[in-house]
Amino acid sequence: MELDLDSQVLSAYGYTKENIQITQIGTGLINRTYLLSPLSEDKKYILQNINTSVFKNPQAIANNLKAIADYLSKNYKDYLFIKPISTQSGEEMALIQNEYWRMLPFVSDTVSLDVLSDPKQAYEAAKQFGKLSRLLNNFNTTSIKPTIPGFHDLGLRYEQFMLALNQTSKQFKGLAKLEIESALHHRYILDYYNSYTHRSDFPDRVMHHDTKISNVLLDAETYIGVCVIDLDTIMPGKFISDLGDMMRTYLCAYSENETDLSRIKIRLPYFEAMVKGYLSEMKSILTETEKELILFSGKYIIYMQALRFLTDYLNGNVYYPISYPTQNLDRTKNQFKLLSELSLNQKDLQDVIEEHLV
Ligand code: GN1
Ligand code: MG
Repeated sequence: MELDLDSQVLSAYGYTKENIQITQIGTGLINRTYLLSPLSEDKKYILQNINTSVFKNPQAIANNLKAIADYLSKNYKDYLFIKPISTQSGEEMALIQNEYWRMLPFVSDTVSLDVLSDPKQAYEAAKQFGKLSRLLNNFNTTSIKPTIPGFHDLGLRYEQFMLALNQTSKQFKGLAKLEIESALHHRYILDYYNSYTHRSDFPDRVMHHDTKISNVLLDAETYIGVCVIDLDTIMPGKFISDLGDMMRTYLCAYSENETDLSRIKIRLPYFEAMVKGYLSEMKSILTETEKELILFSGKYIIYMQALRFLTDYLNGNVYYPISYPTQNLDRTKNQFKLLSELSLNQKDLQDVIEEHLV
């Protein structure tokens, strides 16, 4: 699909509409992404419009990526970290008519999957996300900033849910009655988390914070992990964020948009592969507290995502794009079903974790 992309954006990077082919790609809910193929080069580029209602401080993203890229290139020269390409005037982003754009190199001979069809993919992806955090184990996390303040703060997400509940209409409350009850009932997940936060061996680490499968590039032939992408939410966080979001998105064969809840089931081989891949990188640096919280990470993130979808539904769908009016409510149901499946299987899942921790 050819698109009407402002020519000023292209010219910031030295291109014109005549010498480049533009295609919109990607399935993310937040940023708009384009593939640029300059006619005179072999290389391709990714151009992204940053959603500033979500990322209110795009400069923080640019600063974080620069600090991390500098550290990695100094300490791990061979590691492939996809940092933005500067504009012709040397800026990390192009600011055109109040919109922020950035350009990234396109990594050729790789694939990005939307769904997992083999546990090996879970292993490779988890290994890539684990590797990023491991390489940054000694990086000073206070030198980077949250790009979305409180992004994975379950306490804040719970407060936002309560606020939405108090402000929403009677009608929405009625339609979401069961999901609201579930949200209130599962508050113990937040209390449990809070009982851990004072521990000294529960450090902030550099987390990717969006570990879905499409954010890992795999070698197009071997399907071996190459690198991680979509780096806007790289910021300090707890290790549960990345592993938890992998559980949320890798374990079920169907996505958060699936409405047939009988399909929402946990795939044990994917869980095992994911744990194995993550621990192959992280086992040596995880603390005792972190090891205790491996399974909990899934509960934490799935519950948080259920709260986020429900909050958005009660607020009138202002955050997540929807294709029909009750989609965020359906997504909430889906996530609560996933949460209950995780709990139902927890003994088996914990056994797998123990096996891979020794
Ligand atoms: C958003 O845009 P995308 O799909 O990469 C969201 C994630 C959610 C996800 C749910 C910045 O990510 O936190 O888990 O939707 N990102 C932001 O599909 O809110
Ligand atoms: Mg994302």
